[in-house]
Amino acid sequence: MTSAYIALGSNLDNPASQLRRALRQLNCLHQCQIESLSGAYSSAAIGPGTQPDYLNAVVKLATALSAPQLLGATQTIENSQGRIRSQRWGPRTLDLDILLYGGEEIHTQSLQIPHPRMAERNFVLYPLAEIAGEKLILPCGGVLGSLLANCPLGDLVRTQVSLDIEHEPG
Ligand code: ROI
Repeated sequence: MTSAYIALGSNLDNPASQLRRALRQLNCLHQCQIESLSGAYSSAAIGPGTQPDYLNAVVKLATALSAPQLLGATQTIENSQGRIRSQRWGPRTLDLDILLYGGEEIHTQSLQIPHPRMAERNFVLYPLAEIAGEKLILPCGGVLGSLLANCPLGDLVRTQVSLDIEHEPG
């Protein structure tokens, strides 16, 4: 099994429900199991125009899927939750980004790991640090704590929203 970290984000159609649904689907993937989950963080959308705020979280998934298989699975889940890819950085029901896959560095046309923009995104780094710890070493040799030191918290807020998928009606 490999440990993969996946960032979740939503700013449309009840973001908390979107994240919980996605977590249930990730946990149900063949030979995949959620190992840990961050809190839910809220922040203003980075993107064009006026958009609803985002809810973000990071999950650690133990998986026997290869990285390309995991990418395919995350895209299937995004599509199943009505993700429409019309506008770059436009609002979305669900975004799933593979941040890290074991200690691997992957650079193909369809998959970039570590995620190329994670270092500049507070809504990725802070939830990631919550579950992985600031001592996490990235495949390129960087330390998560150093990335955090260069990425202000800004308007990011850790909310009381529960992403618990075991006690949620649906
Ligand atoms: N902005 C925030 N706050 N959170 C996100 O998850 C997010 N995701 C995106 C873009 C459009 C860059 N903006 C975001 O993909």
